[in-house]
Amino acid sequence: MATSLHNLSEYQFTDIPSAADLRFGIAVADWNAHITHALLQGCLDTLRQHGASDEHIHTVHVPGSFELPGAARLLIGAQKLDAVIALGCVIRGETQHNEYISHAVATGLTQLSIASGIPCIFGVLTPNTEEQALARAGGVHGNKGVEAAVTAIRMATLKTGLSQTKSPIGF
Ligand code: DLZ
Repeated sequence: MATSLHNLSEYQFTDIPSAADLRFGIAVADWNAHITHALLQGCLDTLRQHGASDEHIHTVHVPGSFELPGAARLLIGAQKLDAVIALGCVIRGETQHNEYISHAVATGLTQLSIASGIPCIFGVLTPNTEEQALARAGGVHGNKGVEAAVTAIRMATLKTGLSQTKSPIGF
């Protein structure tokens, strides 16, 4: 696979804009908590390293990944946010539950992002095994929570930049 030899969390620190004035919501699923809480730690560390203040980071926990889009919607309704990050881990099992959950989360976050205008970041692991998940939650393939934070900073910066544009583009 193309990504099998890369630590996916490697990026150029100076290429990422400051997060000092940005507001973030984080929804984290507690199912597979030993993995998702590692994603959360990587996400929080990264937002802070780029200047986000703790009072501008609102974190909520939900039982499982299926609840992530709903929690993201509640966060957007309750707080002034520039981006929301959804963190979860859906591991393949004996049945198709993983496909239903993963598809529902991806679709829900996509729809919420478009409808609300607030970028919603998909930080949900969908591995075949727990080992693959651990490799992406602080292991040999980095930490997907770091990547989600970087994506949130970039999208929040895009949002705030375009919000300040006086002439609407294309409409
Ligand atoms: C029920 C369930 C199962 C079987 N597996 C996972 C999983 O691998 N990852 C995850 O985040 N959540 C799982 N859940 C819980 C669902 O996401 C959800 O919390 C319940 O179906 C209740 O709506």
